[in-house]
Amino acid sequence: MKMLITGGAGFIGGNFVHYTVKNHPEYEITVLDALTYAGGIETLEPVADKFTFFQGDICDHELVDKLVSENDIVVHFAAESHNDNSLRDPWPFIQTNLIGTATILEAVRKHDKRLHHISTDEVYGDLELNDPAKFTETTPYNASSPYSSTKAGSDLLVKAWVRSFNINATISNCSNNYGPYQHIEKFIPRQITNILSDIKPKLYGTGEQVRDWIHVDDHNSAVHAILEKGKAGELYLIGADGEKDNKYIIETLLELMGKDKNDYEHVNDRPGHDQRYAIDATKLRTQLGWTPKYTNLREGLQATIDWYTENQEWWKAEKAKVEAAYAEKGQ
Ligand code: NAD
Ligand code: TDX
Repeated sequence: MKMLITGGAGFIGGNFVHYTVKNHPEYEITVLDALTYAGGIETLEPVADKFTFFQGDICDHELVDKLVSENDIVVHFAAESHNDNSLRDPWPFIQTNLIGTATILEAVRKHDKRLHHISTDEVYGDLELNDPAKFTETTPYNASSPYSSTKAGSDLLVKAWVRSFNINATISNCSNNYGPYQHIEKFIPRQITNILSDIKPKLYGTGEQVRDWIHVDDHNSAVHAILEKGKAGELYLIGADGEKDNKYIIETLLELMGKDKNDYEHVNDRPGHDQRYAIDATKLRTQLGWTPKYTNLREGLQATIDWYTENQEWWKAEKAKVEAAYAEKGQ
């Protein structure tokens, strides 16, 4: 089976390449990635001889058409992925997440290939903090930010191409991922690398907002379960019951790194900040028999701390630039 992976030099796509090389040698892998600020070929260095790489844009019709025609299956991770960036400048989000996904859909339709579209739980908006409700596959779309609205739009494009053109596609909407190779603009690696750089961790607002954390390998094992057993046209929620508020995460990171757990600062809140995300993954668990492996968050965070500590050359050059952009917003 020939598999085209878009966004394979980013955080989740990169871990997906590693995971697939290790656990699914039956796939012959091609990666298409524009290597934006968020992508790095170094992420794929440990598996460098196991795939073919194309540097290019998913909005490039000709390139996408050619690569889709040459493969059996497309796993589509490529996206602009950071909420805070989408508040600074939404245009790259509109371009990549909407136009890019439409470009892939048209190639998939033309060449009659299988597509799996990677999406997020943020398409559902947010939940109340003290509400037992969780997102399910039937929760109405209600996205809040430019990022999440373009992801919601990309999902709707996939759904429309399934219904109108009967393409063979599935969608998954996952909760917040953590693990190695995540860009240091994101919450957990930003705080780990702050502590390693003698900068105080930064908590937005009160820090009471809740995210439903899942290890990136559990996300990727779920994607493989969907590729193997998922039904065409279906959408699956991916989550591992990892709800924690941001304050808990920052305190735990400080504690695991041997610091005073109160040694962080509150900074400006994110405008329109989603309060809580929570996934009910019953469909994935019962219909596809998937279970997560990384159920101990503290152990997963410790392994992630170890990775950033041991791989400082992977992130160090970016640190000052990332912090300067946050500082402009008082964050
Ligand atoms: P990321 O920002 O780390 O990586 C995105 C990758 O896509 C980068 O390698 C980048 O170079 C590439 N890319 C961006 N624009 C491109 C374009 N126009 N053409 C080709 N390549 C392009 O993102 P991530 O966190 O790995 O997220 C991957 C996917 O998973 C996204 O679709 C995101 O919406 C989704 N998702 C992420 C999370 C999370 O917690 N990070 C959770 C659920 C879903
Ligand atoms: O420095 C920070 N301090 C802070 O308190 C940063 C960067 C974030 N936060 C808060 C904001 C959020 O409540 O931490 C939480 C997590 O923030 P992010 O890492 O930016 O993630 P989030 O906005 O929840 O979105 C992530 O999960 C869903 C991914 O970036 C998305 O791509 C994915 O769709």
